[in-house]
Amino acid sequence: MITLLDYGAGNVRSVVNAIERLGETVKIAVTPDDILTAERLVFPGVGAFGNMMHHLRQKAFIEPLKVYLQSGRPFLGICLGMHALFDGSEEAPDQPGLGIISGKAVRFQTDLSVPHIGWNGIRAKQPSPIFNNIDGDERFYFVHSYHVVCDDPDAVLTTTRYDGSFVSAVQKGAIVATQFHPEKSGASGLKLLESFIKGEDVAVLPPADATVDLSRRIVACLDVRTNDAGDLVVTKGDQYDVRESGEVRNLGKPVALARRYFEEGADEITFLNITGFRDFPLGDLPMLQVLEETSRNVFVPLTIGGGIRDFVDRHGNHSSALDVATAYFRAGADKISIGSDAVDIVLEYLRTGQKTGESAIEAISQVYGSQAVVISIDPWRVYVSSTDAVSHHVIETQIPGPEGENLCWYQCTTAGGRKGRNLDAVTFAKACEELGAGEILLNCIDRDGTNSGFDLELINAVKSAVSIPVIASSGAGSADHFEEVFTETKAEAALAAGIFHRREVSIDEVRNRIDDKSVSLPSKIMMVRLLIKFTGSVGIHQTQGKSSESCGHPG
Ligand code: 1PR
Repeated sequence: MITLLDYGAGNVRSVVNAIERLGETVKIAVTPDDILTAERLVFPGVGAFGNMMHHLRQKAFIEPLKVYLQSGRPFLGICLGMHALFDGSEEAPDQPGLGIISGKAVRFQTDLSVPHIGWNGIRAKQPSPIFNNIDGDERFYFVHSYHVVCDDPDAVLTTTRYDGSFVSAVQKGAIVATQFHPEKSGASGLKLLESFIKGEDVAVLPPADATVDLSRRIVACLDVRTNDAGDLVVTKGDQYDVRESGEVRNLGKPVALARRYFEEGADEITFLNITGFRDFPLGDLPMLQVLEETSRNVFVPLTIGGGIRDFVDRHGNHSSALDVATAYFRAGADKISIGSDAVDIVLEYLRTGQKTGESAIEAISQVYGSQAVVISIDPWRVYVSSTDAVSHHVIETQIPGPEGENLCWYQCTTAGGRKGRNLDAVTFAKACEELGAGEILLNCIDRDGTNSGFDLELINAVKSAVSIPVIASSGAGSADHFEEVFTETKAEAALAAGIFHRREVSIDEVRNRIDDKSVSLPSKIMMVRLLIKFTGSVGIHQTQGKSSESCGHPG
């Protein structure tokens, strides 16, 4: 029996699912006594450090935890569950940690993107029972903005490279804690978790010398909606138009398809509830069920988007965006993605110049951490003849417009590409970062479903404006396009839908093509350069600085 400490924030369901998958039962600690009497305790800290310590204090868990940790019984901390062991964190300097290991968590100081998100290697510094069946050259899933600085060198179990080396796991007696998420690290993570659960007592050093660094992520995306027959299906648009001969395209069932992508090796899976802007997700229970069922069998990160906003139902009941996000996290999501509501939030933020602390972006990132908040941008290209024509971020383009223009900007849209808004993608992304978002999912309506390759100019424009990770999306037609986007831009991840759904390109094929493309760490500069190829036609929506709000794109 594993006792799991759930202080009420974030996705503990994944950890429960992973443990149950390994044949063990889980008891959730709800009282201090549950901690004191535990035989084997797992603490999957999720969210923000201050919020976590506040909840632990409120539930009177601090003292029992200290007693447990000093008792010599097995303990596994994950992510914030590792930070909690230290004296404190820069993330919330007024909230002391448990003080079991000397040191504290500090924010990454780097030119690389923060949060550090993705699959990275570990370098073992000492033997451990959790390394049974681990080769040493596996990658594990990380998602964090803070890392621990450990003052006790004997407690360092592994280090990981990201602009220098940081401590990615610690061990002190029977206490083990990892910065990475074993429950989200596929087969390798499950092996590690299994060693802890089984109580392996032989400490081993992994045989291989790890040389792997952070890899570029391959994300499979499932656009989900109810079709006209009332079935929840995975669909796929051409420039966001998901209907063919009047019918919503049906490319499969969400849970089954997500499982297929996990088994085929996707690094991450994203569900977008594409009609969420008009439905209320908490009324749309199928999406919660999809997450619950998926997270039972899929052990890589899950993102869910669509309809995350404040909502008042027809009886006058109010649900906040935070309530919606909470329901998704508890159903098994690791990250939520906000689209339309984020545009409204940013337009208001730019108008007033004030952060309210209450917008969905701020509220969710304060509770769950910025790494849990993705912003989905749905822009299309607008050509202009001069930079003065609009007050937006204009770029030079190698793809001339219909009148031969070599300047354009990227207009944000809402409601599934139905409504053009008076906001450009670069300004939008920057403002979202300021408000606390942790990642950008950068779609491109012109390229969506065209198989013509990612819009590299858009990706470069946004990527160079923000310091949070960017997932390039829309237009992937081949493994070459993944290689191209990882060579020609600094996007940390690339997403595809159509080619994976239709089995035109496999995840394996993409992986083999990009295998040597770890994210450029300081000592690892990529030498490969490819010619930019612009194939296929690019949809053109508007020209000449039509910068006001506009309607009319098919969705
Ligand atoms: O606005 O917060 O309710 O969120 C709605 C979400 O649904 C947004 O993230 C928005 O991007 C998405 N969405 C809305 N309508 C559509 C549509 O297609 N009609 N899909 C839609 C977005 C874009 C990508 C797609 C890639 C890759 N789909 O996610 O999967 O373009 O496709 P490809 O590889 O086939 O080219 P809110």
